[in-house]
Amino acid sequence: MRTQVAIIGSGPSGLLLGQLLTEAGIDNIILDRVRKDHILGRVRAGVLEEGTVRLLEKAQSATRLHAEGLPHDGFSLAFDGRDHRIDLAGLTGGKRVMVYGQTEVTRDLMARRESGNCLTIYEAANVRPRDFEAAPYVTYEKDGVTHRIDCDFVVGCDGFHGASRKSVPTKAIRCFEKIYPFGWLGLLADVAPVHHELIYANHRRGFALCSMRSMTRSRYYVQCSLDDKVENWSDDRFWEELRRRLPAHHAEVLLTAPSFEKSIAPLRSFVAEPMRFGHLFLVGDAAHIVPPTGAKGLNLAASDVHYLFLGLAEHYQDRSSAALDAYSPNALARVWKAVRFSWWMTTMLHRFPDTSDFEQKIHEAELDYLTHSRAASTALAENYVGLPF
Ligand code: FAS
Ligand code: PHB
Repeated sequence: MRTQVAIIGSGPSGLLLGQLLTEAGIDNIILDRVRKDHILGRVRAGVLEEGTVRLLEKAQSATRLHAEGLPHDGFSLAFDGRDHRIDLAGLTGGKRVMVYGQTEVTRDLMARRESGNCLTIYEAANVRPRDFEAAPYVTYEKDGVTHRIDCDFVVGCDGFHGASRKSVPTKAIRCFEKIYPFGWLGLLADVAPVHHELIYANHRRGFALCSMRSMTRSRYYVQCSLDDKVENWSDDRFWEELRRRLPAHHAEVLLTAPSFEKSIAPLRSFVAEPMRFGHLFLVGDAAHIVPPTGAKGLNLAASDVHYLFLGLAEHYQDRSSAALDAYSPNALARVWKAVRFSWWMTTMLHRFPDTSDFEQKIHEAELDYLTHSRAASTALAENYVGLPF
């Protein structure tokens, strides 16, 4: 088999890149190690930046997003029993975010890809990028047979635990990492959200986040310890803990319903440099991870795709390599700013096990300054809606 671009991973990165390439007439094949329904069973991000929405429009995959997504002009920070609205639109000249689940983004991209009869190979085992410094190809196993796909480029969209980054010689890559001493316990329930906008709560018992997937489906998170287990959390215990971390006027009106998804996600910051190795490119979680506090993970994957698509389109259409050569530095410049923002939001809003009294007072002063200074809240807002590509 031969293709122009072999994409490893059928998550949002791989699917979005595959769709943009297809729309530009550039042949591509996507390989994933699991089944399609496994990918659609994952519950992940919920907030899209405008840049991500524009890319989904360019990929002809935004019809349902505009019909069902919820445009949000602001969110609230809750602490000391009160909440403070961050007016995203007012502080950024009208920019907003779109609340629309990553699962639905993935579903829309898959549907678009299937309507164009583009090849996605699911349940491809032991996928490996090969000879990517010279004459790239990918091998994989399926139904007991080893297959080979020759290509011009390999794109690793296979997430943090994928094979692409691990196929790079250790001397050629530098990784930066910070592990946070807590996780997020997330819950999905078919019940109206407690508020029409998101609430990020800082409480001495820990962080909580009130989000949603629609006005009839809520997505909630509470900070939990790293050794906590989902089986330790009945729905009743979760709802009680969430109420305790919210200001009373929200806790009193919180509606509950049986959860149909509950999971714990660890939090880390991670960046691999560079993001290009000859004919191999790393995109999205394969190259970087951020704590979900700033709602950046999925959106960073989208901006990587933006930069890489520009490079691949220029290579095939204009026979120029300038934008491909600029991919890694351009993507990393935006990645590191989002990594900083996500670290800052996480540090400000969570309770760390070893927080000293002094550090706690600093966090409280930061929240007080943030909610009383237009300059400080503008800086928060412009990062939250997404810095320009
Ligand atoms: P993905 O991990 O989504 O996709 C990678 C794909 O590659 C998968 O389909 C996998 O099956 C496949 N793959 C892996 N190894 C392979 C191999 N060896 N061979 C072939 N295929 C392979 N972001 C937010 O913005 N907000 C959130 O609230 C949020 N919550 C999250 C919760 C969890 C539990 C996790 C893990 C992430 C969360 N994220 C969140 C971040 C998440 O949304 C990612 O940023 C997003 O999925 C990135 O998309 P991809 O880069 O496509 O990687
Ligand atoms: C979500 O809805 O899952 C979500 C929203 C905002 C975040 C993180 C997660 O910062």
